[in-house]
Amino acid sequence: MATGFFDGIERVRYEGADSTNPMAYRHYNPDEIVLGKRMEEHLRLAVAWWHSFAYEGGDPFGGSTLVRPWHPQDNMENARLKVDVAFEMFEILGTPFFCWHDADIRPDQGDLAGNVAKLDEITDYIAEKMEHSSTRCLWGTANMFSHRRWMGGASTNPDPDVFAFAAATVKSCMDATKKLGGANYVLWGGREGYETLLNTDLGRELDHMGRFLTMVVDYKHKIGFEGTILVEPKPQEPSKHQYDYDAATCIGFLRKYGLENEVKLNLEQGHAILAGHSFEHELAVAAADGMLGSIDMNRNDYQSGWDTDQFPNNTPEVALAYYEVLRAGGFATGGTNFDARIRRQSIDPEDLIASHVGGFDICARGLKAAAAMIEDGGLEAARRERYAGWETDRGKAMLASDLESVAAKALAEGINPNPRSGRQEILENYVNRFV
Ligand code: XLS
Ligand code: NI
Ligand code: NI
Repeated sequence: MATGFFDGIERVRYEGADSTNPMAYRHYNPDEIVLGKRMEEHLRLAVAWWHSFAYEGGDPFGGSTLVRPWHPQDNMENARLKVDVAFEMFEILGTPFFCWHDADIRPDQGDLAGNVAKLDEITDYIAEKMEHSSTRCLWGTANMFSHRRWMGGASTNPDPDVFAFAAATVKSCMDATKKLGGANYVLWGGREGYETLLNTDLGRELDHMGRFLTMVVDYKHKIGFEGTILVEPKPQEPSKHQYDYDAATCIGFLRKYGLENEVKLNLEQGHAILAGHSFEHELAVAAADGMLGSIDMNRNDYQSGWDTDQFPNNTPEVALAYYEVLRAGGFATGGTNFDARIRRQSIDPEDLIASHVGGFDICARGLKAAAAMIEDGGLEAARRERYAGWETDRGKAMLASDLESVAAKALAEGINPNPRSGRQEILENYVNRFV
C-alpha cells in the first residue's frame, strides 16, 4: 500500500533537452548509448539513505526542520515506513542503486546485540522490497562516528573494547551488504584521526587501522563477498587531523599494510575540495594506481571550508570528473552515489525529488560531454604530442640508463632544450566546446 508521502508526484521521465518540465529528465536517458554502453550502466546512480531519509535538517545552530511521517526515527515501525517511502522514491526516479549506513536504516538500540538484531530485521525487510524493485544496493557501510562511543575513533580508539565493538559492527554491516547483493562495501574513517597529538600515539593508531582493514579483507574472502572493499578519503571533519586525508595518503596507507590489491577508493567531490584539490585531481591520482573504485558525487562550497554536501550543478566540473572515470575505463563495481542532501529550507517532498532530478541530469550531461571529448580525442592527442619524446628510442633508453651515463651523454651532445608552450588556454577553450 502506498504511503502517500509523494502523492501528486509522477514517475520522472526523459523528455529531452528542450523540455521545460522541472520534474522531467532533460539529459538522463538510461537507454541512450554512450561510447557503446547504456548511460545507466556508465553512471550507476545511487541515492544515499542518510541524506535523503535520515537527515532531519539540523545544522550546528539548530535542530530539525524536516517534518516526516517516519519521525521519530527510534522505532522499527518508523524504520519500515522509511523503507517504504525510500522504495517509492526509487520508483519515481527510476533509481538504479541505493547506499546506506546501519544507523540510517535501523533505530539505535544502544547496545551491540540489539543493533545487530535490528539491522538483520530491517535488511530482511529491504531484501523483500528489492524482490519487487529493480533498484540494487551499490554499497553498505557502518556509521562509526555519530554515537559518543566513537568519539575517540573506531579502529583507532585507545580502548580495545571500542575496536571490538567496531569489528562486530562492520562484520554485521558486511553480512547485511552481502545479503542485499551489494556491489561494494565502504569504509569512511569517520573519527579515525585525532584532535591533539598531546594524547595520541599516531603510529600505533595507524597500525591498528591497518590491522582492522586487513581483518575486513580477510572476512570478505571468508564469506565469499564478491564486491569491492572501498575506503573513502577525507581531510578534515570531524577530526582535526583525519588519517585518510586524500587519495595519495590512502594509497600510501594501503601499500604500507599490503592492501593495495584488495582495496580501492571511493572519492568524493566535496572531500577533494576540502583537501585543496580538484575532484579530477583525486580521480587521476587513484586511476594512476588502478585504485579508482567509485565516486560520491556532490558539490562543496568553495568558501565555507566545511563539507556542505550540496547536489552537483556545475557541468564543466562534472564533465572533467567523468572524463577521468572514462579514461580509467569506467566503473567496474563502483558507481555514482549522491552523497548530497537538500538544504534545510527545502522541506517539501517535491524538493527531495527535484534535487535528484537535477543531480541525475547534471551527471548525464557531464558524462555525455566527457564521452564526446573522448570520441573527439583532442585532449589525448595533445597529451600524446606533449610526451612524444618519451616514445622515441632515445627517451626509452634514457629511462633504462643511469644518472652518470645520462649526464655524460648530455654533455657530449651539448643539448640545450627549447621550452615549448603548455597550451593551457587552448586546451581550456577546447573543453569549453563540449561543456
Ligand atoms: C562523510 C562521508 C560519508 C561517507 C559514508 O563526509 O562522505 O557520508 O560517504 O560514511
Ligand atoms: Ni562527505
Ligand atoms: Ni561520502
